[in-house]
Amino acid sequence: MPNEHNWVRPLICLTILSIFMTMGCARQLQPQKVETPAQPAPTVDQAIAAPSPITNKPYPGVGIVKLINHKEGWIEINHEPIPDLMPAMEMEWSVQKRSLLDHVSVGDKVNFTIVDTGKAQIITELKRMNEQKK
Ligand SMILES: [Cu+2]
Repeated sequence: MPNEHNWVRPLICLTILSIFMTMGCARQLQPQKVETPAQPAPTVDQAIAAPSPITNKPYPGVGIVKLINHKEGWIEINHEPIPDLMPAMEMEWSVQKRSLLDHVSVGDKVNFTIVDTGKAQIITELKRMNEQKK
């Protein structure tokens, strides 16, 4: 076994690895559905933009209702930035009680409260913003 050829193997491994990494990047460039936070190892900047929520703390939010699923008990809201929780985006949340969905419709501007239970983020309060009153 010639010792002087031992460097060849790691070099081949490295080449194969970089090919796989390139393929991985190419896959990320393909169009993805909204709301797939599947990227591993967030950079420091992303961590600051989306701080980890404090469990059981209510976070108030404002947004426009996009979709309501009464059967499964969730709602999709295009929401404004939620301070200390997340930037503006469109996303779905489960509701604590399905009855919360009874008083809102698609297109409504709503006030809501998000609570992170430790397992999931859920909507505990949901109210249509009253546009008739001044
Ligand atoms: Cu969001």
